This record gives sequence, C-alpha cells and structure tokens, in this order.
Amino acid sequence: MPTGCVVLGSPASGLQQFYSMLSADKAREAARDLLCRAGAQGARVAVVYHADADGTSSAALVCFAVRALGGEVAPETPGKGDNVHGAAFGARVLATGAALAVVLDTGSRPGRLFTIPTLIVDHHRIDPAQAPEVEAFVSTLGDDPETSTSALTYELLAPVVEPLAPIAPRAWLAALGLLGDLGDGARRHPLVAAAARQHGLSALREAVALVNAAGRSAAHDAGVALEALLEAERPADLARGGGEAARRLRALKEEVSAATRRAIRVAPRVHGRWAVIQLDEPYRVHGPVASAWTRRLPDRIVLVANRGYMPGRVHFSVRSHLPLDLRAALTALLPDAGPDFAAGHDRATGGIVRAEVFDELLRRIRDEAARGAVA
Ligand SMILES: [Mn+2]
Repeated sequence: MPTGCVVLGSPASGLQQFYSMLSADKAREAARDLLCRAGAQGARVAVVYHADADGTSSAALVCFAVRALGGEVAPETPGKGDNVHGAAFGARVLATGAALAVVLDTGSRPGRLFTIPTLIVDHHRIDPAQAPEVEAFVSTLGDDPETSTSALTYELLAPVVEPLAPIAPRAWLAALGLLGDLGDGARRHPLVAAAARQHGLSALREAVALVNAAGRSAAHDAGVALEALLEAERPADLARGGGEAARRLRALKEEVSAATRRAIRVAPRVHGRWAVIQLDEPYRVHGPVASAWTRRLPDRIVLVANRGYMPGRVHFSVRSHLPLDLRAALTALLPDAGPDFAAGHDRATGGIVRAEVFDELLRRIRDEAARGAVA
C-alpha cells in the first residue's frame, strides 16, 4: 500500500461497523482506509456530488486523490430535478461497477444510500440520531458549522495523498467550495486566505460563478464543470484558459446569465407581505432572481416560482430581508406539502411541488393578504 495510506493500526472491519459523526476521528480513519484499499486494488470509485461549486470542487479533489492512490473514477451527479436518494440514481451508481461510492455535499438521510460500501462527506448540519448508515460518514461536528464539504474533503485527503502526488497545489479547489457556500464570510478561512494570496480573490470568485452556472444550465451539464476543474491548474484557467471544458463552461455561463437577465425583468405581484414572481425558464435561476429582488423589496417576502424547470412541477425560492423564519411562514400556509416543501434554511428556503400544490399555495398567500392577517 502507498506510504500515505499507512494510517491505521488495524484493518477496518467493514460492513459490520458504521462510523458516524459521534466518533469523528474513527470516521476519518475509516474513510481513508476505504480510499486506500480501493486504490491498492485498482478499483473503480463512484464519485457522487452535488452540482454546485462546493460539491463539484469536492469531486475534483476526490478524483485527483483516487487516481493518485491507484484507483479509477466514475463521476456521477443526479440529473435535472433528481436527487441521490431515488432508486434510479442508485441503479446508475451500481451500473458503474464501482467497488466504493464517495458521496459529496448532497445532504444525508437516515438509512443506507447504496448497496455498495459508501463514504459520505457532507457539511450540512444534522441530528446525530439521523446519521446515515454508511461505512464512513465524515461530517461537521457541530463545533465548526462554518465550513464546506470541499474543506472537509481536502482535510480528509491531504494526509494520505500528499506523499504520492502533491495535492497542496490544488488547495484552491477547497477554497472554491468555501466561497461558493459561505460567500465572502469565508474569506477568513485559512484555505481561502491562502488561495486568495496565491491566485487572487476575483479569480476564485469568477471560478465559483462558472462552476455554479453548469448546475443551473438548462441541460444541467454539471460534468463540464468537473472536467474544467480537473484540467485547470489554477482558478484563472476556468475564466481564461484554453482548455476544451473551460470553453464549454464559459458558453454555459453566458446562457445562464442571459436567462437570469431575462428573469429579473419579470415584474413581481405584491400580495400583502408577499411579492410573487412567476417564471417559465428551463434554467435554475429562481434562487438568484429571488435574492436580487429582496434588495429592491426589503420589506417583503420574495417568492420566485419557476414553472419551466421541470414539466408539471414548480420549483420555487423564497428569500427576504425581513427577520422572519421563512420555512415557518410557508408551512403555516401549507402544513403537509411533503419533504421537498420549505426545505433548506430559515432564511433561504423554497420547494419543489406539483403545479396544483403550488396553485393552492398561491391561493393561500392571496387569502392571507386579503385578511390582512400579518402586518
Ligand atoms: Mn455545500
């Protein structure tokens, strides 16, 4: 086994033992052991990732690491409007023939995700009782919520990979995920500060926007962003490099920017404290449009709905500058609309619902406004 891999006193006992955030060091040991074993066997590793800057930069780090350890990679991300928990996606992962799945930044649910050994790295906060049943679950420990999956991934991989192939020159990938998820609040993180000194903050920000555009594109062409990150030596290669994937990524970004400009011109309809904007775009631009309108309408709850993203469904984002629990505001209107309704965070939520459910939500928003129930 490669030198960096000698980190364990004894082999992991595999399927019988599920490590979780309750024993973080054990989870990391188990994770490194799984990766090292897969590499030593020349096995294929399915790299499953969330198609945003954090998930995709994490995937690029794992692809680099698996190859350095001797394995081969099969990157997979859920298709448009799909998620990792569906049976169809599980079958796709299995069909890669992978001996191990590494799952990055997708959020986690209790129970088993795939039938093959699985390592999850994820920074979304969860209740320890809700931890997934996997061979290794590397998570934030509650003590450091201000991190990203990319930072957790980098810290996990560096000790085993560095002796084989220098991963430090790719630490900027971890910075992309931090900036993507935490915005400028991440500037003080040591990985971001170091990457900004070396590459400049604007090159990092530009790279974040480019990678995010792939996941927002009508074709949901997330693979282009991963390819561009893998061919890049520095963040500026995404915005200015001559690589084939980087060129395609820049074209996607142009498309998404044009769709955003179009969507932002759609006028809101105000119903009491709500401002509702309805789009019909195949691009996932409802989140950025909602954020943009909260700046113009600071005393409203902005709801941007998109009927054009997936047929028969409405994807919507809710944002506000008002100090409100937006998830509670939504569930008060529609208490039983399923797990994809009012998901996310108190200050940034939304949902995915059938068109008739969304129409009912709109009726209730208008009723609330007519009652003048809330000032
Ligand atoms: Mn993330």
